Amino acid sequence: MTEPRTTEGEAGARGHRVAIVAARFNDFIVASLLKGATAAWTAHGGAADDLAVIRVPGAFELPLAAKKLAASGRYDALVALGCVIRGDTPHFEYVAGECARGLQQAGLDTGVPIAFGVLTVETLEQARERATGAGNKGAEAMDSALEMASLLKSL
Ligand code: INI
Repeated sequence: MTEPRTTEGEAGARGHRVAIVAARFNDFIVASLLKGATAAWTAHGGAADDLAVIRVPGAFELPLAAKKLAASGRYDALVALGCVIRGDTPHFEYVAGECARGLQQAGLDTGVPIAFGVLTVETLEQARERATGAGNKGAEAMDSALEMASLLKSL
């Protein structure tokens, strides 16, 4: 049997405009995610003028800001960054769950890809592992956003 035709996006940043929306809560972790995402943007050939960074108070605020940015028509993709660490109360479930649900909904409603670079972890140690070095989830989120922006243009 002949191979089916496969369509994939690619992660080049040239010609794309992207917004990163990042929570300030747990900024000692989110700052590393932000560094990873901006480094990935530059590594993929993105221009500084085509990348915007928007800060919001916490992960719970990410979906509303992301939806407004996505609906503006100014961006090909968004990257949402945050860090939710489980505490002793059910607060974690509400913040993390609504953040994920709202970001997915914002992407579906607007047709603009929104990468999920929000850590949802049990401990600070788990957050550090995912925000530093080769496994930086901010960089991975930027890669996904660029790939999806490229893919959506070709579908
Ligand atoms: N926001 C986070 O981004 N991470 C958290 O771990 C967190 N905790 O644990 O409470 C958190 N709370 C703030 C929340 O996102 C809102 O900013 C706040 O509830 C005001 O709407």
